[in-house]
Amino acid sequence: MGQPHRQDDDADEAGVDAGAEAGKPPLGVGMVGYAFMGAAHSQGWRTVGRVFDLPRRPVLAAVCGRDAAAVRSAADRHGWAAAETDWRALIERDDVDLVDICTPGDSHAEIAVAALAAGKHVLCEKPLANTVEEAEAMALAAEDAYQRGQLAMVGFNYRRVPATALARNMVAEGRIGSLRHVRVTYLQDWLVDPEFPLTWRLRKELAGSGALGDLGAHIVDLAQYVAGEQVVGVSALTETFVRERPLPSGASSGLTAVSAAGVGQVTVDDAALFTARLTSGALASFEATRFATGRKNALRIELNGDRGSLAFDLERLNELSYHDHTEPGERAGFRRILVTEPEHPYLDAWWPPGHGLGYEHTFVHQARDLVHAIESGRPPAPSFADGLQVQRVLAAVEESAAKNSVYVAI
Ligand code: SOE
Repeated sequence: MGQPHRQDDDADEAGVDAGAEAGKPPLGVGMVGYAFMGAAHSQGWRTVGRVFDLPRRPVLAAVCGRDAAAVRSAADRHGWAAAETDWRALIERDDVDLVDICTPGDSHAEIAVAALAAGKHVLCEKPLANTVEEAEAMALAAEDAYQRGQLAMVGFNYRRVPATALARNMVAEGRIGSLRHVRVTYLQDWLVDPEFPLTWRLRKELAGSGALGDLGAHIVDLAQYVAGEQVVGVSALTETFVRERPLPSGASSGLTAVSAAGVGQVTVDDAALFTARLTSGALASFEATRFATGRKNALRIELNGDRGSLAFDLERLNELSYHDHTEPGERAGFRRILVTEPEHPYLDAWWPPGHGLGYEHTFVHQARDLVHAIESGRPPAPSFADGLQVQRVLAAVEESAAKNSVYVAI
């Protein structure tokens, strides 16, 4: 962990950032893709070496995108030293040790497998892939690369919220006893407007699935991470509420089923609801939707055990609610843990208690954990194998939903 940052240290910490990084061997990062996740990952790579005391100094060596002018502008905006228009060139660069994949899911497997074969470490955005078959190939390539000292991580960043990491530790310590329920929802509303155009996330051939892979992947991984258990079977419903949408301006003719009116078919789910059984026999419920009108990025998880409960709400990211059922009745009830103490995961490198972190800090923590894993040679978590397991859950959800919610074992 980094050195505690205290207000009274400011006087003699001028320039400490440079000092903290100076003399550390570089870790060249090459990123493919520069949209929302590319921006978030860039922030993580720019910041991590200036906050945490790392064994290697991340260097933003090159960013890649197909449009030369746009990727050059992204390089300037996000602090990348160079711009490439072909990912095959990026993964061969001598100044790139780690390839960070921030593209739509249809290219994850091809880029990751090639980058691992080229001797690079890999960080791949979630979900790992668009299909189980692709995820299996990635996990196999990662296993082979690990024998050569190369590491691969998938970017389930919500594991790296201090409050969710604390929740996992508390479950592992037995603070809530034997797990009975996990209840997770991830609610957004950016597709409620039927005039929202048919972007890549709404096309199966590019995104693999809709809310299920985009939001459902997060909550399956987070539930498994916090609970310390795995989903062993699901019963599911999925729905596509708006089945055709206007084509985005300049849409390629590659769209399937385009009508003369300039609309295209939505080929992914808008919402997925599923129940699940976990390893211990605990029961879980999951909801992932882009039609929860008024909810913007509302991820909530609650775990109930026979000795207590834990609850987290991404909209109150610095807090964890805890009910200790062993407390006498007159004192029992959910209490708020403000997760900003230096003893809390990641916090000793940030601000004094009570100052709080945000969504972007999860990408700084993700970068920190990957750099330490690379230095130690120990497999990072979540690994590609973890990503493959999530992919199997997603596939089971789709199979169950296609068979009128029949229970599908994994
Ligand atoms: C979906 O809009 C999305 O951008 C996800 O793809 C991200 O993984 C999530 O962190 C925020 O919402």
